[in-house]
Amino acid sequence: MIDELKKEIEGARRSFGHELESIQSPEQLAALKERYLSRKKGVVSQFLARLKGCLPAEKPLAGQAINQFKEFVEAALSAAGAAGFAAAASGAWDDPSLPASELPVGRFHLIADIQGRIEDIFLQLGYEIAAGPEVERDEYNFTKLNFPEHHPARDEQDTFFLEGHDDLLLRTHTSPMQVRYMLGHRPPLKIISPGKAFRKDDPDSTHSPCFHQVEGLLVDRGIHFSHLKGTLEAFCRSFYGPDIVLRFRPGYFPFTEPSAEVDISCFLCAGRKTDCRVCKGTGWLEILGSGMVHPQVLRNCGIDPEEYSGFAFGMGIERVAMVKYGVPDLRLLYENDLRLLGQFG
Ligand code: 2NL
Repeated sequence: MIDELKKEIEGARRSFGHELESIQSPEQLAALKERYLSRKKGVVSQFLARLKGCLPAEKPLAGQAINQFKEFVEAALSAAGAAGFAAAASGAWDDPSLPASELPVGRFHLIADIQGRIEDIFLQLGYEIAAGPEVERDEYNFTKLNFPEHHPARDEQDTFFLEGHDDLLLRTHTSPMQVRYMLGHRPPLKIISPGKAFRKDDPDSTHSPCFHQVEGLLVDRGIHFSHLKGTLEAFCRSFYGPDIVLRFRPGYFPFTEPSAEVDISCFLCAGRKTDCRVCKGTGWLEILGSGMVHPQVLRNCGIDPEEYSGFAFGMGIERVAMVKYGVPDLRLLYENDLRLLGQFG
C-alpha cells in the first residue's frame, strides 16, 4: 500500500514539474495551484484521503511523504509566482492588472537628518553655515585655540596625525573651521560649523573614531553671557520642545572662559519620573558645551578682544541621536543596516 502511494506521489511530482514549466500567465499559475492544492479535489487532498486505507503502522510514513510533496508544490508555486512577477515587470507576462512592484523610498541617514534640523534652526536665527576641511593644520586645530603645547589632546594616542606631515591632522573638532572664518572675516560673525571630527577612541556604545559635531560662534561688540544663554535656550526649545529648561554648570575648555556645560530638562518626563528611560531619573540631560570665546583665541585670530567679545558652543550629533531618538548604541549608526532608517527619528 505505502509503496504504491509513494510511487504515485513521485508520478504526481513529475507531472507537476512538467505542468509548471509550461505556465504562461498568472491565470494558468492560479489554475495549477487549484489543481494541486485545492482542499476539496486537489491532488494533495486526494492523497490525504487515502491515508484512511493505510495500516496504522504505515500511516506516519505515508503522511510524511504526502506532506513533503505538499511543501514541494507550495514552494515551487510561490517561487514561480515571484518569477512571474519579474516576468510581468519585464513585459513577458503583460498583465496590467497586477499590482505595481513596490519602489523603495530613500531617506536621509539619521546623522544627516539631525544635522539638517540643527542647521535649519540656526539659519532661522540668522547664522551662516561654514563647513570646511577634515584634514587640518595643527595650528588651527590646537594652537590658535589656546591649547598649550603639551596638552594631552595633542598626543599621538588621541589624535590622527598624517604620516610624514607633523603639521597636518584629522581635525578633532569642527572649531578649526571657525578659526579659519575669524581669520578671513571681520566681526560681526555669526556661524555654525557642522561636520565630521576624528579622535583615536576605541569604538564602544558611546564612542567612535569618526563622529559628527555642530559648533557655533558669534562675535560682535558687547556680546556677553546672557546672549549665549538666550541663544541656546531658543535653540533647545525649538529642537527639543517649548517647555525645555536649561541648566548651566561650570566647565572647562581651553578656548572659552568662562565655560559652561549645558543640561536640558528631560523632554520625556521633565524630572517627574524616577525610572525615566531617557534621563534615568536625574531629570537632566547633558547635551552641550559652551562658553565665552577666550580673549587669547580672539587675538590669535586677528580680532581685538578689547573691542569685540563672543560666545561659542558645540554639540555631538551622535549624542543627540542617542538622547532624542533613543539610539541605544552609536555603532548602529555606522553599520549600514537600512532598518535603522525606519526605526529611529
Ligand atoms: C562640546 C563642547 C565647544 C566651542 C566648542 C569654540 C570654537 C571657537 C572658539 C571657542 Cl573657534 N569655542 N567652540 C566652545 C565651547 C564648547 O564644544 O562638548 N562639543 C561636543
